[in-house]
Amino acid sequence: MALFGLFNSKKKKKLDDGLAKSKESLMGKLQRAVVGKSKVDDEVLDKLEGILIAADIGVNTTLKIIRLLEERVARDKYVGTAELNKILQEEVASLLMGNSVPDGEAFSIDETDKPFVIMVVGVNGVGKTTTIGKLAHRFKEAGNKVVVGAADTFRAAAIEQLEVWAERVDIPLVKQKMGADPASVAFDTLTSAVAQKADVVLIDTAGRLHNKINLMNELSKIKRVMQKVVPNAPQEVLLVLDGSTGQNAFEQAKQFTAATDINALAITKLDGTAKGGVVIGISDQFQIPVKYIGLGEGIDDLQLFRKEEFVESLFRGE
Ligand SMILES: Nc1nc2c(ncn2[C@@H]2O[C@H](COP(=O)(O)OP(=O)(O)OP(=O)(O)O)[C@@H](O)[C@H]2O)c(=O)[nH]1
Ligand SMILES: [Mg+2]
Repeated sequence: MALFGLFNSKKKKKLDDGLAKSKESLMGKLQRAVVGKSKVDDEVLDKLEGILIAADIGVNTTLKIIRLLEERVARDKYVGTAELNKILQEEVASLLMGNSVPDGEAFSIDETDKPFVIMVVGVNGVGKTTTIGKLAHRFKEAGNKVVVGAADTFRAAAIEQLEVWAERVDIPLVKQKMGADPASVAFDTLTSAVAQKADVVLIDTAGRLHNKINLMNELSKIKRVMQKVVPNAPQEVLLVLDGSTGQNAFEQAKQFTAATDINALAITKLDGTAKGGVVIGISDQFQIPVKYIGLGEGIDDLQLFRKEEFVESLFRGE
Protein backbone atom coordinates (compact mmCIF):
# COMPACT_ATOMS: atom_id res chain seq x y z
CA MET A 1 0.00 0.00 0.00
CA ALA A 2 2.82 2.40 0.89
CA LEU A 3 4.39 1.80 -2.51
CA PHE A 4 1.06 2.44 -4.20
CA GLY A 5 0.71 5.71 -2.30
CA LEU A 6 4.18 6.80 -3.33
CA PHE A 7 3.43 5.99 -6.96
CA ASN A 8 0.24 7.99 -6.80
CA SER A 9 1.84 11.00 -5.19
CA LYS A 10 4.54 11.00 -7.87
CA LYS A 11 1.90 10.92 -10.55
CA LYS A 12 0.01 13.72 -8.89
CA LYS A 13 3.15 15.83 -8.66
CA LYS A 14 3.83 15.29 -12.36
CA LEU A 15 0.29 16.40 -13.16
CA ASP A 16 0.51 19.44 -10.87
CA ASP A 17 3.93 20.41 -12.25
CA GLY A 18 2.76 19.93 -15.82
CA LEU A 19 -0.32 22.04 -15.34
CA ALA A 20 1.50 24.69 -13.27
CA LYS A 21 1.53 27.34 -16.01
CA SER A 22 -2.11 26.83 -16.90
CA LYS A 23 -3.03 26.99 -13.25
CA GLU A 24 -0.94 30.06 -12.46
CA SER A 25 -2.47 32.00 -15.28
CA LEU A 26 -5.98 30.94 -14.36
CA MET A 27 -5.60 31.52 -10.63
CA GLY A 28 -3.99 34.93 -11.03
CA LYS A 29 -6.88 36.12 -13.14
CA LEU A 30 -9.47 34.59 -10.84
CA GLN A 31 -7.95 36.34 -7.86
CA ARG A 32 -7.98 39.67 -9.65
CA ALA A 33 -11.58 39.13 -10.68
CA VAL A 34 -12.77 38.81 -7.09
CA VAL A 35 -10.65 41.53 -5.52
CA GLY A 36 -12.84 43.57 -3.20
CA LYS A 37 -15.81 41.27 -3.74
CA SER A 38 -17.18 38.95 -1.11
CA LYS A 39 -19.96 37.42 -3.13
CA VAL A 40 -20.23 35.73 -6.51
CA ASP A 41 -22.56 37.98 -8.49
CA ASP A 42 -23.23 38.76 -12.14
CA GLU A 43 -20.16 40.93 -12.38
CA VAL A 44 -17.90 38.16 -11.08
CA LEU A 45 -19.51 35.60 -13.39
CA ASP A 46 -19.09 37.97 -16.30
CA LYS A 47 -15.38 38.29 -15.60
CA LEU A 48 -15.11 34.55 -15.06
CA GLU A 49 -16.59 33.94 -18.49
CA GLY A 50 -13.82 35.96 -20.10
CA ILE A 51 -11.18 34.20 -18.02
CA LEU A 52 -12.36 30.69 -18.94
CA ILE A 53 -12.53 31.56 -22.63
CA ALA A 54 -9.01 33.03 -22.45
CA ALA A 55 -7.88 29.80 -20.73
CA ASP A 56 -8.74 27.91 -23.95
CA ILE A 57 -11.70 26.09 -22.45
CA GLY A 58 -13.69 27.20 -25.49
CA VAL A 59 -16.81 29.31 -25.78
CA ASN A 60 -19.45 26.56 -25.70
CA THR A 61 -18.02 24.79 -22.67
CA THR A 62 -17.45 28.10 -20.89
CA LEU A 63 -21.08 29.08 -21.40
CA LYS A 64 -22.17 25.74 -19.95
CA ILE A 65 -19.96 26.26 -16.92
CA ILE A 66 -21.28 29.79 -16.37
CA ARG A 67 -24.86 28.51 -16.61
CA LEU A 68 -24.14 25.84 -14.00
CA LEU A 69 -22.63 28.47 -11.71
CA GLU A 70 -25.59 30.80 -12.19
CA GLU A 71 -27.92 27.98 -11.19
CA ARG A 72 -25.79 27.22 -8.21
CA VAL A 73 -25.72 30.86 -7.10
CA ALA A 74 -29.50 31.08 -7.51
CA ARG A 75 -29.98 27.87 -5.53
CA ASP A 76 -27.56 28.56 -2.72
CA LYS A 77 -28.63 32.23 -2.47
CA TYR A 78 -25.23 33.33 -1.22
CA VAL A 79 -21.97 32.06 -2.68
CA GLY A 80 -18.88 33.69 -1.27
CA THR A 81 -15.97 34.42 -3.59
CA ALA A 82 -13.79 32.36 -1.25
CA GLU A 83 -15.71 29.28 -2.36
CA LEU A 84 -15.45 30.07 -6.06
CA ASN A 85 -12.52 27.74 -6.72
CA LYS A 86 -14.19 24.84 -5.01
CA ILE A 87 -17.51 25.34 -6.74
CA LEU A 88 -15.81 25.75 -10.08
CA GLN A 89 -14.01 22.46 -9.51
CA GLU A 90 -17.24 20.67 -8.66
CA GLU A 91 -19.25 22.05 -11.54
CA VAL A 92 -16.55 21.50 -14.16
CA ALA A 93 -15.99 17.92 -12.99
CA SER A 94 -19.74 17.25 -13.15
CA LEU A 95 -19.79 18.52 -16.72
CA LEU A 96 -17.17 16.18 -18.14
CA MET A 97 -18.23 12.89 -19.62
CA GLY A 98 -17.12 9.38 -18.91
CA ASN A 99 -15.67 7.52 -15.98
CA SER A 100 -12.02 7.15 -15.28
CA VAL A 101 -10.61 3.66 -15.71
CA PRO A 102 -8.07 2.40 -13.14
CA ASP A 103 -4.51 2.05 -14.49
CA GLY A 104 -4.58 -1.71 -14.08
CA GLU A 105 -7.64 -2.09 -16.27
CA ALA A 106 -6.61 0.50 -18.82
CA PHE A 107 -3.48 -1.40 -19.75
CA SER A 108 -4.75 -4.95 -19.56
CA ILE A 109 -6.16 -6.54 -22.68
CA ASP A 110 -9.10 -8.87 -22.90
CA GLU A 111 -7.97 -12.40 -23.94
CA THR A 112 -10.55 -12.48 -26.72
CA ASP A 113 -9.37 -9.18 -28.18
CA LYS A 114 -5.73 -10.00 -28.88
CA PRO A 115 -3.79 -8.65 -30.59
CA PHE A 116 -5.27 -5.31 -29.60
CA VAL A 117 -4.31 -2.92 -32.38
CA ILE A 118 -3.98 0.79 -31.77
CA MET A 119 -3.55 2.97 -34.82
CA VAL A 120 -2.16 6.35 -33.89
CA VAL A 121 -3.13 9.32 -36.09
CA GLY A 122 -2.81 13.09 -36.07
CA VAL A 123 -1.15 15.93 -37.98
CA ASN A 124 2.61 16.26 -38.01
CA GLY A 125 4.52 17.15 -34.90
CA VAL A 126 1.70 16.65 -32.39
CA GLY A 127 3.50 13.85 -30.54
CA LYS A 128 2.30 10.61 -32.18
CA THR A 129 5.61 8.77 -32.12
CA THR A 130 6.44 9.91 -28.60
CA THR A 131 2.99 8.85 -27.38
CA ILE A 132 3.51 5.43 -28.97
CA GLY A 133 6.81 5.07 -27.09
CA LYS A 134 5.21 6.00 -23.79
CA LEU A 135 2.19 3.75 -24.40
CA ALA A 136 4.37 0.81 -25.41
CA HIS A 137 6.17 1.21 -22.10
CA ARG A 138 2.94 1.27 -20.09
CA PHE A 139 1.51 -1.76 -21.88
CA LYS A 140 4.75 -3.67 -21.47
CA GLU A 141 4.94 -2.83 -17.78
CA ALA A 142 1.43 -4.18 -17.41
CA GLY A 143 2.76 -7.53 -18.65
CA ASN A 144 1.80 -7.33 -22.33
CA LYS A 145 3.83 -8.39 -25.30
CA VAL A 146 3.99 -5.27 -27.47
CA VAL A 147 4.96 -4.81 -31.14
CA VAL A 148 5.26 -1.48 -32.95
CA GLY A 149 4.95 -0.83 -36.67
CA ALA A 150 6.66 2.06 -38.46
CA ALA A 151 3.89 2.91 -40.92
CA ASP A 152 5.03 6.53 -41.11
CA THR A 153 7.30 5.94 -44.08
CA PHE A 154 7.27 9.55 -45.14
CA ARG A 155 10.77 10.33 -43.94
CA ALA A 156 13.67 8.18 -42.77
CA ALA A 157 13.93 10.08 -39.49
CA ALA A 158 10.40 9.02 -38.57
CA ILE A 159 11.36 5.35 -38.76
CA GLU A 160 14.58 5.97 -36.84
CA GLN A 161 12.75 7.87 -34.13
CA LEU A 162 10.38 4.96 -33.58
CA GLU A 163 13.35 2.58 -33.58
CA VAL A 164 14.94 4.57 -30.76
CA TRP A 165 11.72 4.22 -28.75
CA ALA A 166 11.46 0.49 -29.51
CA GLU A 167 15.00 -0.01 -28.23
CA ARG A 168 14.35 2.07 -25.14
CA VAL A 169 11.23 0.08 -24.29
CA ASP A 170 12.89 -3.12 -25.52
CA ILE A 171 10.18 -4.35 -27.86
CA PRO A 172 10.23 -5.54 -31.49
CA LEU A 173 9.65 -3.10 -34.33
CA VAL A 174 8.48 -3.90 -37.85
CA LYS A 175 9.62 -1.57 -40.61
CA GLN A 176 10.34 -1.26 -44.29
CA LYS A 177 12.30 1.31 -46.23
CA MET A 178 11.45 4.97 -46.31
CA GLY A 179 8.81 5.62 -48.96
CA ALA A 180 7.35 2.10 -48.67
CA ASP A 181 3.57 1.67 -48.69
CA PRO A 182 2.37 2.33 -45.12
CA ALA A 183 -0.45 -0.21 -45.52
CA SER A 184 2.12 -2.85 -46.40
CA VAL A 185 4.12 -2.02 -43.24
CA ALA A 186 0.94 -2.28 -41.17
CA PHE A 187 0.15 -5.65 -42.80
CA ASP A 188 3.65 -6.96 -42.00
CA THR A 189 3.39 -5.68 -38.44
CA LEU A 190 0.11 -7.47 -37.77
CA THR A 191 1.33 -10.66 -39.42
CA SER A 192 4.41 -10.61 -37.24
CA ALA A 193 2.35 -9.76 -34.13
CA VAL A 194 0.02 -12.70 -34.73
CA ALA A 195 2.96 -15.06 -35.31
CA GLN A 196 4.57 -13.86 -32.06
CA LYS A 197 1.27 -14.02 -30.18
CA ALA A 198 1.61 -10.36 -29.27
CA ASP A 199 -0.99 -8.74 -27.02
CA VAL A 200 -0.75 -5.15 -28.21
CA VAL A 201 0.24 -3.58 -31.54
CA LEU A 202 0.92 0.12 -31.95
CA ILE A 203 0.96 1.53 -35.48
CA ASP A 204 2.63 4.87 -36.17
CA THR A 205 1.28 6.84 -39.13
CA ALA A 206 2.37 9.92 -41.03
CA GLY A 207 0.76 13.27 -40.41
CA ARG A 208 2.25 15.11 -43.31
CA LEU A 209 0.56 14.11 -46.52
CA HIS A 210 -0.02 16.57 -49.34
CA ASN A 211 -3.61 17.13 -48.40
CA LYS A 212 -6.38 16.00 -46.13
CA ILE A 213 -8.11 13.74 -48.65
CA ASN A 214 -4.87 11.86 -49.30
CA LEU A 215 -4.28 11.48 -45.60
CA MET A 216 -7.78 10.15 -44.92
CA ASN A 217 -7.60 7.77 -47.89
CA GLU A 218 -4.31 6.45 -46.68
CA LEU A 219 -5.64 5.86 -43.17
CA SER A 220 -8.64 3.97 -44.60
CA LYS A 221 -6.35 1.85 -46.72
CA ILE A 222 -4.13 0.98 -43.74
CA LYS A 223 -7.25 -0.10 -41.83
CA ARG A 224 -8.60 -2.24 -44.65
CA VAL A 225 -5.31 -4.02 -45.11
CA MET A 226 -4.89 -4.66 -41.37
CA GLN A 227 -8.33 -6.27 -41.30
CA LYS A 228 -7.07 -8.95 -43.65
CA VAL A 229 -4.91 -10.16 -40.76
CA VAL A 230 -6.94 -9.18 -37.70
CA PRO A 231 -10.61 -8.75 -38.71
CA ASN A 232 -11.56 -6.29 -35.96
CA ALA A 233 -8.39 -4.21 -36.17
CA PRO A 234 -7.77 -1.47 -35.33
CA GLN A 235 -9.72 -1.74 -32.09
CA GLU A 236 -8.53 1.72 -31.19
CA VAL A 237 -7.88 4.69 -33.45
CA LEU A 238 -6.13 7.18 -31.24
CA LEU A 239 -6.06 10.80 -32.37
CA VAL A 240 -3.15 12.72 -30.91
CA LEU A 241 -3.61 16.47 -30.40
CA ASP A 242 -1.02 19.03 -29.32
CA GLY A 243 -2.58 20.75 -26.31
CA SER A 244 -0.14 23.64 -26.46
CA THR A 245 -1.84 24.83 -29.65
CA GLY A 246 -5.06 25.51 -27.74
CA GLN A 247 -8.00 26.11 -30.04
CA ASN A 248 -6.05 24.72 -32.98
CA ALA A 249 -6.10 21.32 -31.25
CA PHE A 250 -9.84 21.72 -30.94
CA GLU A 251 -10.16 22.39 -34.67
CA GLN A 252 -8.05 19.34 -35.52
CA ALA A 253 -10.26 17.19 -33.32
CA LYS A 254 -13.29 18.47 -35.22
CA GLN A 255 -11.80 17.79 -38.63
CA PHE A 256 -10.40 14.36 -37.85
CA THR A 257 -13.48 13.09 -36.06
CA ALA A 258 -15.61 14.20 -38.99
CA ALA A 259 -13.41 12.40 -41.52
CA THR A 260 -12.37 9.18 -39.74
CA ASP A 261 -13.58 6.82 -37.02
CA ILE A 262 -11.61 8.07 -34.08
CA ASN A 263 -12.47 6.38 -30.79
CA ALA A 264 -9.91 7.79 -28.37
CA LEU A 265 -8.03 11.05 -27.92
CA ALA A 266 -4.62 11.84 -26.48
CA ILE A 267 -3.71 15.44 -25.68
CA THR A 268 0.04 16.07 -25.44
CA LYS A 269 2.45 18.82 -24.43
CA LEU A 270 0.36 20.02 -21.52
CA ASP A 271 3.59 20.71 -19.65
CA GLY A 272 4.94 24.17 -20.19
CA THR A 273 1.80 25.65 -21.70
CA ALA A 274 -0.88 27.88 -20.19
CA LYS A 275 -3.46 26.35 -22.53
CA GLY A 276 -4.23 23.23 -20.48
CA GLY A 277 -7.87 24.32 -20.24
CA VAL A 278 -8.30 23.03 -23.79
CA VAL A 279 -8.55 19.49 -22.36
CA ILE A 280 -11.73 20.51 -20.57
CA GLY A 281 -13.29 21.95 -23.71
CA ILE A 282 -12.34 18.94 -25.82
CA SER A 283 -13.50 16.50 -23.17
CA ASP A 284 -16.84 18.30 -22.95
CA GLN A 285 -17.47 18.91 -26.64
CA PHE A 286 -16.58 15.53 -28.16
CA GLN A 287 -18.31 12.22 -27.60
CA ILE A 288 -14.93 10.55 -27.92
CA PRO A 289 -13.13 10.13 -24.61
CA VAL A 290 -9.87 11.89 -23.83
CA LYS A 291 -7.97 8.80 -22.75
CA TYR A 292 -4.40 9.98 -22.28
CA ILE A 293 -2.56 13.19 -21.54
CA GLY A 294 1.10 13.94 -22.28
CA LEU A 295 3.06 15.83 -19.65
CA GLY A 296 6.59 15.75 -21.02
CA GLU A 297 8.97 14.11 -23.46
CA GLY A 298 10.08 11.29 -21.17
CA ILE A 299 8.97 7.68 -21.09
CA ASP A 300 6.95 8.14 -17.88
CA ASP A 301 5.29 11.36 -18.96
CA LEU A 302 1.99 9.89 -20.06
CA GLN A 303 -1.03 9.63 -17.80
CA LEU A 304 -4.56 8.40 -18.11
CA PHE A 305 -6.89 11.38 -18.18
CA ARG A 306 -8.84 11.44 -14.94
CA LYS A 307 -11.31 14.26 -14.94
CA GLU A 308 -11.56 14.80 -11.19
CA GLU A 309 -7.79 14.83 -10.72
CA PHE A 310 -7.30 17.07 -13.71
CA VAL A 311 -9.93 19.57 -12.69
CA GLU A 312 -8.64 19.59 -9.14
CA SER A 313 -5.10 20.16 -10.27
CA LEU A 314 -6.17 23.05 -12.50
CA PHE A 315 -8.63 24.85 -10.22
CA ARG A 316 -7.59 24.02 -6.69
CA GLY A 317 -6.90 27.25 -4.80
CA GLU A 318 -3.76 27.14 -2.68
N1 LIG B 1 6.96 18.87 -23.70
C1 LIG B 1 6.41 17.85 -24.36
N2 LIG B 1 6.91 17.50 -25.56
C2 LIG B 1 6.33 16.48 -26.21
C3 LIG B 1 5.25 15.74 -25.67
N3 LIG B 1 4.92 14.78 -26.58
C4 LIG B 1 5.76 14.92 -27.62
N4 LIG B 1 6.63 15.94 -27.42
C5 LIG B 1 7.68 16.44 -28.30
O1 LIG B 1 7.10 16.96 -29.49
C6 LIG B 1 7.96 16.74 -30.60
C7 LIG B 1 7.19 16.01 -31.70
O2 LIG B 1 6.85 14.72 -31.23
P1 LIG B 1 6.71 13.46 -32.17
O3 LIG B 1 6.36 12.32 -31.31
O4 LIG B 1 7.88 13.35 -33.05
O5 LIG B 1 5.45 13.92 -33.02
P2 LIG B 1 4.83 13.20 -34.28
O6 LIG B 1 3.37 13.49 -34.25
O7 LIG B 1 5.23 11.79 -34.33
O8 LIG B 1 5.50 14.03 -35.46
P3 LIG B 1 5.67 13.60 -37.02
O9 LIG B 1 6.15 12.20 -37.05
O10 LIG B 1 6.65 14.59 -37.53
O11 LIG B 1 4.33 13.77 -37.64
C8 LIG B 1 9.15 15.96 -30.07
O12 LIG B 1 10.19 16.84 -29.82
C9 LIG B 1 8.62 15.36 -28.76
O13 LIG B 1 9.64 15.12 -27.84
C10 LIG B 1 4.74 16.14 -24.38
O14 LIG B 1 3.78 15.58 -23.83
N5 LIG B 1 5.37 17.19 -23.78
MG1 LIG C 1 6.20 10.70 -35.76
